[in-house]
Amino acid sequence: MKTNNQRLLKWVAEVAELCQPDQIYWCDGSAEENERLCAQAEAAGTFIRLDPAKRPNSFAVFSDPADVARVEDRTFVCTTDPREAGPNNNWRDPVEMKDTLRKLYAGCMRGRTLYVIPFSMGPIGSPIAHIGVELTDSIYVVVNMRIMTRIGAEVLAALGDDGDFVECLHSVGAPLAPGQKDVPWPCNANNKYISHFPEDPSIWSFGSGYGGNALLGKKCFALRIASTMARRQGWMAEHMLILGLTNPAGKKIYVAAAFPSACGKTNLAMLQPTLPGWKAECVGDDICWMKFDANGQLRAINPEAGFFGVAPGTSMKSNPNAMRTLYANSIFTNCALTPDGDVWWEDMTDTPPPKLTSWKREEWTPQSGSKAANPNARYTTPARQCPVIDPAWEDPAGVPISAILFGGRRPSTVPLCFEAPTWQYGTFLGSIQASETTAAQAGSVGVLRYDPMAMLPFCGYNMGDYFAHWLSMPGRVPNAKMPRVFYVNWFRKSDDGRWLWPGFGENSRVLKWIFERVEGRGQAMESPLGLLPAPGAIDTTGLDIAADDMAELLEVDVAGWLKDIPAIRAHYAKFGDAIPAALQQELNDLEARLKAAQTA
Ligand code: GTP
Ligand code: SPV
Ligand code: MN
Repeated sequence: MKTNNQRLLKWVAEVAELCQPDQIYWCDGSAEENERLCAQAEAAGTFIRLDPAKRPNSFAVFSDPADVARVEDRTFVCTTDPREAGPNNNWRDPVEMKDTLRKLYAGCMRGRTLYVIPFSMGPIGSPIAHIGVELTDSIYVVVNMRIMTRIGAEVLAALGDDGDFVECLHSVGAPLAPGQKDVPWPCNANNKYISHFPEDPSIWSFGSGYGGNALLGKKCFALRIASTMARRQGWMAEHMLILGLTNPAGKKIYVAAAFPSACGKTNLAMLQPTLPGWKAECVGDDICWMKFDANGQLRAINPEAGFFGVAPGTSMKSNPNAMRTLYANSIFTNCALTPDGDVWWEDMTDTPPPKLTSWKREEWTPQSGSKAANPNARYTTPARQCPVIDPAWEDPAGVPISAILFGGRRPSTVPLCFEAPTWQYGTFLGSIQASETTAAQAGSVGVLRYDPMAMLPFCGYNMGDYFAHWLSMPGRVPNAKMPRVFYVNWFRKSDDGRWLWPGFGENSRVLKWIFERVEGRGQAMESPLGLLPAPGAIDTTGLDIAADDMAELLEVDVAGWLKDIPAIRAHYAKFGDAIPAALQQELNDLEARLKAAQTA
């Protein structure tokens, strides 16, 4: 591989010296290379080739059951001053952490190949894009990075002799003794470290081969490290989908939405509107980088090139565009395997196949009483295969953002949707965003936690400072055009536990109202929470929904919100004086409005 980038060459040599791989391989990103690596992983028993007649060029992979999701308790932000990392991160001293890690990395690639993956987050050459280089001993990582980012020779060319890049070091932490047979999913389950050094900036990941722990362009770079760069440089790195919305008259806007992990970003990003004449197109499903252009317009790119989507629940009914995207050239991790060489997961079809191989490589039948696919099973698939990919999805200039949505899983209290009258109140709403936990992170599922801007596990610095950064955005350029801010909740439940709102394609009805608000037409009414859709303003034509359910979805639960206020105060208190005074004031004002509504 041809590069004269001295910093890169020196770093690769240092890592090789430390990790002692058998060989070093520079990835060029070609199709031929990909085929070769996939065949090698197949021979090693890591990849299982799916029937090419059903899903060409696609593979199933089963991870070690001890390595199935992001590990937030093993994720660290290492800064000289602990205050920088904030209470939202596990802090470690950078010198001590590097010391600990160097001991673990010593000789950790013995018997393996060190792959060098130059990658671009964002269209190569875009002013919003950034370059990283991942060094890894996992073929799985190489093949997934090739789908999720732009990798190889073109990136090295863009990097040039003295271009800047983020160092991303990864090892599964499982060296092989001479002659030792490898396992299908090597990892070091008891020694996982997902470490970030924003001051370098660099990422040192050890022990896990799964998702955001190992595909370092994603959460580690594009969110944790990028958020610290964005703060310094005056832009935004967010856990948001980006979608284009065209009304029946042909007018188009773009919206971004921050929902926590496994709370509906991919589904909304690829939504198939049920409202006649409306069109939705996908720019990205997970990460959004936004910068002001010369006219004060916030423009967004999707730094990724693929989707690492939650498989269970994905079906022709819930997300037909995702199903059509992964028809080929895809990796399926921890999905179940059908006897005829395809994949299956819970709710892909109404009735499960009679016989499967589960993600634990065990025989499975519908009577087994366990899940065939892991709840955090994922597909990795190229964005360009998405039938509703937006024509501008690779525009280096990005797309203009007119609205930002916050949301999460809230079975009670939070209405279907409402709008913040100001950017400051919108920032406040993001700062008190809460959602039930999901299988996307190791730990318990269904626990309500505050997850501001869906960034709790991904903000690489003190979240109080992150809120201040949000508040500072309108003042950063003359004539800043800030997006409108909305809060949505697809996950309201009735007292008897059913979904009050049908969700998925029907969410287009809420998007229509948001579109109309952006245009200055949609009808809203003031409430203690902000601007609620006026009665009838959400188009329910053709939707079979009880009037009572609709009323419940759009009512302000004053008592419920008042009950939450002490919890919100406790959430803020964790950040101490890092919480901007303007947000404390918004909280006091909200409480006062709720109390007034209660006595009215
Ligand atoms: P990450 O990739 O982890 O960041 O997740 P995500 O935010 O992209 O979530 P995704 O769209 O994959 O949705 C996760 C789960 O939420 C799936 O099981 C979906 O079926 C479910 N879901 C998504 N949208 C809706 C909705 O509108 N209503 C309901 N009830 N469930 C939904
Ligand atoms: C998430 O957990 O938000 C994901 C999956 O998008 S992972 O890449 O593993 O972080
Ligand atoms: Mn995500």
